[in-house]
Amino acid sequence: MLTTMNISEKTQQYLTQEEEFGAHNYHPLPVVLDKGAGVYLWDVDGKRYYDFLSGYSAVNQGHCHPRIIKVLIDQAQKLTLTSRAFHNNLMGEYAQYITAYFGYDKVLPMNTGVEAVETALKLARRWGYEVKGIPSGAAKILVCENNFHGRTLNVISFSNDPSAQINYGPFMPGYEIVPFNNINALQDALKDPNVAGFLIEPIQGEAGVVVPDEGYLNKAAALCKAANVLFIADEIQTGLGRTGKLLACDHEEVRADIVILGKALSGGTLPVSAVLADNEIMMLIKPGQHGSTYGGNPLACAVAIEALKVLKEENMCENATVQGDYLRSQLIAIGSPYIQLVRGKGLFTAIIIGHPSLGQDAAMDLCLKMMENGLLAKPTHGDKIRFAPPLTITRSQIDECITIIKKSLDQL
Ligand code: IF1
Repeated sequence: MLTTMNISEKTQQYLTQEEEFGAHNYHPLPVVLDKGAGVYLWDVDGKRYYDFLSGYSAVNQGHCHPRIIKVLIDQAQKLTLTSRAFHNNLMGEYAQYITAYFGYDKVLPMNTGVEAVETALKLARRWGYEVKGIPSGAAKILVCENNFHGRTLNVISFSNDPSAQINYGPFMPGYEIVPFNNINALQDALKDPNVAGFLIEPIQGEAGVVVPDEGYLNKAAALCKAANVLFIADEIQTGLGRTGKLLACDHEEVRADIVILGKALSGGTLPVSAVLADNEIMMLIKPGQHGSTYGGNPLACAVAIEALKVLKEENMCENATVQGDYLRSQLIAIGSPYIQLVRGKGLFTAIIIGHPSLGQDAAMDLCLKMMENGLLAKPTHGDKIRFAPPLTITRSQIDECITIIKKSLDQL
């Protein structure tokens, strides 16, 4: 049973307009937002919500962070794009800043997350042929079951989610799916001498915040090293403080050969992504062999530096750890028979909703009730709800959100 919504006339006008002229590639909650600040969003009727999705972790620093917005405005009035046909005064400063920040030799700047994933895959294949000596055209890349790395044709080629693939074929060859969080399966797959890389989300986001066993990442990275295979960490959603560390790999002292960043790299202002690697890998791409119109544009460089500065200077990683543990403990303390499971790390949490008395739309129903009660979250894959507020959230704000969640559960 889906909750009947009381939608204001003003909101309905926006929904109708978007329905008429926008592609139907999403089915959003029936809420129309026009203002954001910190952990809050407001809709066109002036109603305030807690944002428990954070733009899929693109708004870790909070909506419209004043320092990031100020840099955005100042830079936008100077220079926004030169293309890489010419140099600009911020690319070098940004490249030095972000490589020192994460401890890698070089950065290749892109825009969307999936563009950075594609870049990492090209680097891995290039390395496979030119350094590992894999026969031309034979390079394989291992990926995890239930992965999500973006929506280009190449990247959905290695998805096992039918809704991501149906009627989009033919697909790109050269990928092999291994079970996530299964060391033996990975060890077997690594016996193939043509494997160039292993692409992994340190915690699987879209799959429902699936946290691997303690030690899995460390063992997987060690197996890849022993097999002369690149360990490629997609930290687009798990990175930048979301799990309580700068990178989710940091929880296990894993230094990936290639790190992929996106989303919160711009604090939710514009698409900024990046690939980090050392010279042995990064220098394999020569001038003219990869690029993008906006990659490394001065506006993105300025904003990304400030977004990274804010992350550190406002201790967002530490806050994500403290508040994430608190949030999970409070979710469990609700003691609702409808919450089957609470899991996550830092402020990357998901709950699984289910009960014999509830229909299969229970997760969406709960999200609609929470929306009515002032908190925005979205179900993923049916029965899971991701709870990922901005990393600036305070304990008292979490208390208020727990009250909203409890009230909504009681209304199910
Ligand atoms: C949608 C969720 C999905 C990502 C990881 C690469 C990308 C993403 C680990 C691509 C993007 C977004 C895409 C958005 C919904 C959201 C998402 F997991 F975050 F919830 F889909 F799985 N690697 N994730 O999470 O980055 O090209 O989008 O900048 O497509 O519906 P992008």
